[in-house]
Amino acid sequence: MPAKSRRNLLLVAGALLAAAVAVPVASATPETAGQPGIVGGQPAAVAQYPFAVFLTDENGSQFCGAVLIGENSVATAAHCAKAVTKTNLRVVAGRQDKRVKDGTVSTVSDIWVNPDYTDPGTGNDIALLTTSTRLRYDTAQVTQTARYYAENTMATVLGWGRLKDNGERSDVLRSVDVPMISDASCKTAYGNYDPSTMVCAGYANGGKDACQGDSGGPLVVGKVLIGIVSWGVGCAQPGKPGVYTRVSAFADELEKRSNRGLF
Ligand code: 4AZ
Repeated sequence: MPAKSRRNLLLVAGALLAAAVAVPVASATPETAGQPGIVGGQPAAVAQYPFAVFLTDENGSQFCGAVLIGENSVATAAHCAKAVTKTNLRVVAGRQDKRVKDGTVSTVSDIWVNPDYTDPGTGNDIALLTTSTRLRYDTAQVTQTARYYAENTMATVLGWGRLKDNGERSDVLRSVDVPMISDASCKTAYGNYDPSTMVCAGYANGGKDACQGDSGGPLVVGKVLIGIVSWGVGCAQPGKPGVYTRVSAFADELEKRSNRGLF
């Protein structure tokens, strides 16, 4: 397993361990309130991004993002779906601020993990959760075309993750806009980049990115889902863009497995 993938798993494990020993998740303090977050972004409204949801363990501790693509269907990263048991997994929808009880919490009745997945660094990092409760919020639309991956197309990444590499976690949903990066540039950044199931986004000079805890969350153009936060080296570093699961590669599979139109 590549070192960075091991690191991803360790970070998820670390977050869960922190939750287990009841270390409180960072709350908004005068130093963090109003500062740029995801990394380099700003607070976002769930009313604007109703498909942005998060995953918690049985104690309610957020450890990943996810995205609603059908009433009972939630796409996320495979490494997120595998981080806790199905029994302990919860999906939280309609909740902008982790500290309040707004929205809907659902258990998960079924988990499909892409059978080709082994670790984030080799790609295929996608899973689909079926929720026990209907989540009545507007869904994101899974992209059926590759056109959104053109270099410099602007996309928005959403999450409740860290405000900087190894920094504090956000209490509220945040968004940041990042440009799509060509396969050639991403291959230069990462030797293990695989354009068949991954895609990169970010600025050459860094500064804006997803970070730990944002994994599994959406990269969208409007309400079209084009990526799932998967991995990267650090957060927002120059020359180290964020790597996302290339959703178009799994569109047919997601459509087939999501319950849209079945109810
Ligand atoms: C993570 O460990 C992670 N900068 C997510 C996204 C990025 C790096 C790490 C991208 O969940």
